[in-house]
Amino acid sequence: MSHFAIGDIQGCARSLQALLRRLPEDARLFFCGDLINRGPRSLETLDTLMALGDRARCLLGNHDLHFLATALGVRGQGRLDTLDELLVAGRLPEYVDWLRQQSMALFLPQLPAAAAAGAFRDHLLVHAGVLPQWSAAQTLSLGQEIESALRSPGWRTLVRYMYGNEPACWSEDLLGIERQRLIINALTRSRFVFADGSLELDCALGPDKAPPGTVPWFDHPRRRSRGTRIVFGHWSQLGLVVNDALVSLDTGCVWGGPLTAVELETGQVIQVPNLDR
Ligand SMILES: [Mn+2]
Repeated sequence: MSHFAIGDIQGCARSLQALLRRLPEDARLFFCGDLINRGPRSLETLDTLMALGDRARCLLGNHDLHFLATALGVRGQGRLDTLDELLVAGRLPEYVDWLRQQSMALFLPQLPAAAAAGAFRDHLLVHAGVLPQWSAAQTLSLGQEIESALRSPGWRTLVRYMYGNEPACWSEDLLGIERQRLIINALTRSRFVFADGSLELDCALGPDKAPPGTVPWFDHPRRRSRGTRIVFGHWSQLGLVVNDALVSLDTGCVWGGPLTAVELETGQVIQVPNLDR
């Protein structure tokens, strides 16, 4: 049984359905977040993902969290948002509750590795990235802190206060909403980090346009998760990367690019063109 990771769908349901037809029926599917918003068919996208049941696991991206905040009424829609159809749906509470059950980080231990016959690799899946100070195991545990909070009766408080760019630097001593906000920002918004490991959250350009003093999060020289292959989306300006250390999956489907799946065992890339424009 093979494992496929799939990049940012952002409401491109027809592209998603075409991609699903290209994947083996018994494959396990891992969606790397930003399932909805900006594209034209967010409701149909969630219906399609929910119908996959146990075949699929989904990560939450910044757009999925933004939808939760918008559904709660603590955030308004931005100019480019396309959440109306979901927000007026009779099943809105069902969509909200389903998203609250999805993941912030996933760990797949000991998959067969393509690079060396007979070798195995651990995989960590996140929407955007990890902080240099975090090991893979710690990232998983911090993700679970957020998952527990999202599933708890206090989830509205988390969603209400999760916005903001501070604190930018990790400390084991962080507590409460400041700790949660930094974990959420790192997992769902990372692109560049400073030498001290703090997050730069303003620049959405490509990795060759790093703001002064920063590097892409995966290039930080003391990144503690280096022994684990990291699978992520979010960074369409980075685009498709498949190597032994990284799998970058956001190929900008919502902007007219392809939707991408990568088989983690082999590195095989399966793409469909955008069918939602
Ligand atoms: Mn994103």
